[in-house]
Amino acid sequence: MSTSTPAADRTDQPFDVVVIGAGFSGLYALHRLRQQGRRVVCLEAGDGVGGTWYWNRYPGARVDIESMQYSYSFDENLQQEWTWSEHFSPQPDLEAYANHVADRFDLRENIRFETRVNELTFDDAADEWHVGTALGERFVAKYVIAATGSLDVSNVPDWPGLDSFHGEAYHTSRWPKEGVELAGKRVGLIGTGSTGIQLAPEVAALADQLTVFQRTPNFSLPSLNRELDPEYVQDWKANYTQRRKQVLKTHGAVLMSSVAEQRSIFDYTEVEREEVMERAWNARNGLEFIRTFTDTSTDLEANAILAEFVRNKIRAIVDDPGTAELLCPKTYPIGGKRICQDSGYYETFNRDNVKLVDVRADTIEEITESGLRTTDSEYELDVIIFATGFDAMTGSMLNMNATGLDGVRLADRWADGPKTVFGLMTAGLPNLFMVHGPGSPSVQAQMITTGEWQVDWILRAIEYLEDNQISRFGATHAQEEAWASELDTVAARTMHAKTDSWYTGANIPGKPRVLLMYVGGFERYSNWCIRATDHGYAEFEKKQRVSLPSGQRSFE
Ligand code: N01
Repeated sequence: MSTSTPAADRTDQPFDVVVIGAGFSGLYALHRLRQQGRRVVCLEAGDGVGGTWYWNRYPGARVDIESMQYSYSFDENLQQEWTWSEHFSPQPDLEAYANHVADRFDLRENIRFETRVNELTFDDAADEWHVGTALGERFVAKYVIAATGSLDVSNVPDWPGLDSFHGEAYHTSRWPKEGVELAGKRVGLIGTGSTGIQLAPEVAALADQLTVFQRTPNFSLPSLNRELDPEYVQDWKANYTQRRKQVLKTHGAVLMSSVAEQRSIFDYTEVEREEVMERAWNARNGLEFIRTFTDTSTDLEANAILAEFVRNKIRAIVDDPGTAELLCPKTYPIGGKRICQDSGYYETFNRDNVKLVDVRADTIEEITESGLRTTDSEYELDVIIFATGFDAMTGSMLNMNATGLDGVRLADRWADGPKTVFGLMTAGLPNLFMVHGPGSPSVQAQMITTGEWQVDWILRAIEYLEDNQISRFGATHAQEEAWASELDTVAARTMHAKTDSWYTGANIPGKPRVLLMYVGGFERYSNWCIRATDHGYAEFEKKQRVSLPSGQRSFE
């Protein structure tokens, strides 16, 4: 196939594909589509590549999957030549890697930066998508690949007085590139999820005072991050081919240096349990910690023992018993929310310049000109940092105002929660594919490798459609129902559905409460996706000029 690439700025002719987002999945999709000789443009809201790792540049931002695995697998030379420096890469390294990939594979010429998509309309007559942008441009394409990320739309609660604050205010996902001067400042940090937990130690070291406003405490493990050992790197590089394949056969698309026991926690004496949990605590693996024993991720009684182990760690680290108790999560099972990994989070509360405020008991009432007011107190602040999370999984898709077949709006179809097939497609929006969409494993699996896998699935589908002159290809309601049932089946075995968090949409007032990602493991997920390609994608609806083979569903 040709490797020549049409310039991205010719909007007068239809594209084969519009890719939305130049994060890791979008970049890979663009690269593969260019290799296939497709006419493609990638529309990116930011002014650089990297997606999540472009936007989330707050101090301390760092991935919690080890660098040797959290990277592209598609190009042997790339994975051999690129060198990571730390076990868990910090944001600047990940952004540099995205930039390197964009340059190495000449991707920039097909990317339109600072171009936010705000309209997606399917033209039933032509079987084409019209993609509108905030700049007023319109792109037309046969296919759309929405690689818009799971955590793109920032959540800032609608507190009264938000605009009245005279100091500086930032959401962590819109942190200024030039950084923020914190020295000598009184800083308020709202939110204690993964982001707040990474940020707090960094801010405490710089600011005059840090007040952390916590509504729900989180379980966090020490990341024990360190420089990468050259021998370890070499071992990975020598074994990449085989390990990348193995990764796809695991639950989280990550190979673990396993500390997981193969038996129930109740098969061990109390002393033995403590030893096992201590090893797991020091294993640099937040994802695996919940599976320390076979039943700690599924059985509430077993889970409670693991949770108490972590609470005892918190009590041992934090000097002030009242603060320690406030930092101990007690209202949900461990692993119900994503377990965080930190670099000195609990220790931060032993500093004289750090204070913890429980805003569950003493609610934030308003942002004032000079800071923030809770029911009982006023806080004078120079800087407010909102580490208040995201309208996750569905926010970025819904923000694009998609209208599909027969003028049906995605917002209406998803009013009671997203309906998808594998998080890859949704009925009524033919020829539109999502990467890491709702109902896919998303953050439950290592997202670069699983993003590559999903893009490959999508590109194989497009190839099939092109080869078979199919102009319209869509998921059906029956497929969505089958997938919803599978989502429920696997969710019931986990702690996630039992916990209020962004996983279930519970963090956004009014959002339907549905577990938004697939938690059955990546291997099981990929088997479903592969089976659906059997017999010429028989379960999907299709439309083509020539008649379809018997037994195939048609839109007409
Ligand atoms: O967001 P969150 P995040 N009043 O939603 C609080 C990934 N990530 O940005 O729990 C007071 O988890 C909210 O309180 P509560 C990772 O997948 C990965 O921290 O709702 N507080 C909570 O404490 C992660 O799970 C990495 O009661 C309010 C916080 O804000 C995901 O991103 C690093 C409030 C939001 O926590 C999201 O993490 C960072 C209100 N009205 C992020 N509204 C790594 O790879 C919200 N909050 C390591």
